[in-house]
Amino acid sequence: PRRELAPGAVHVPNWLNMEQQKWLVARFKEWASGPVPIRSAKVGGHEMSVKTVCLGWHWRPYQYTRDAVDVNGNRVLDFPDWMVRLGRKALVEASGDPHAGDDYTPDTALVNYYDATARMGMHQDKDELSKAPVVSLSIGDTCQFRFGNADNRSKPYEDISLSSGDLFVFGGASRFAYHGVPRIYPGTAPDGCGLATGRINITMRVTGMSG
Ligand code: MD5
Ligand code: FE
Repeated sequence: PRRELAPGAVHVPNWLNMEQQKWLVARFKEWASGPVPIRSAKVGGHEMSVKTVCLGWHWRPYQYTRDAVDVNGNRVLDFPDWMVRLGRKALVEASGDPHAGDDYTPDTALVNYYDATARMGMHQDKDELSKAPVVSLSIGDTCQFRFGNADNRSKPYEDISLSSGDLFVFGGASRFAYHGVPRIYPGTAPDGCGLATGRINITMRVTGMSG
């Protein structure tokens, strides 16, 4: 069952089964301790409460690079082919159109980790040069997700819960909507998802970068 909150913004609860969630958590643990360890990015001198590890391209506020110059200078891990296929499947699922994923080739994933107190303020995702959809997968604790409008960070917005296994696709007019994560609900992760505490969010994107 999918729900379109606004044109292009589609929520598919419980899309990933428990086995997939557990497998992705195991991959997350490898990425987090890989060549570029997971870290809090700095925005205007302040560390974000969310920690991020990247695949394909390294993100820091306002910029994508191959090398993590703000961490340790190492090159980020490649974007895996299986994740391209998963991203395509996600677009098919969210739209109901079996061809919706045909031209979609995400080249970066920002993998965010939220502990019980982490938050993400209202913002737009504008560091990508492409307006291709963002595919978001949630695992672990449920969060309050705030989906806003494209004009400003305040009302109108809608608050929804994103739980372990949920898929959200942000495309079309919703691609540049303001959004944030006001809170995490600690201790709400299902037994068996493989994450003892906190929330993981995998977001696939098309950077529009070359090289
Ligand atoms: C998260 N991450 O739950 C979210 C999932 C980020 C971020 O916001 O920037 O890392 S991605 C949510 C998103 C992406 C693009 C558009 C919209 C939401 N939207 O229009 O609401 O950690
Ligand atoms: Fe965002």
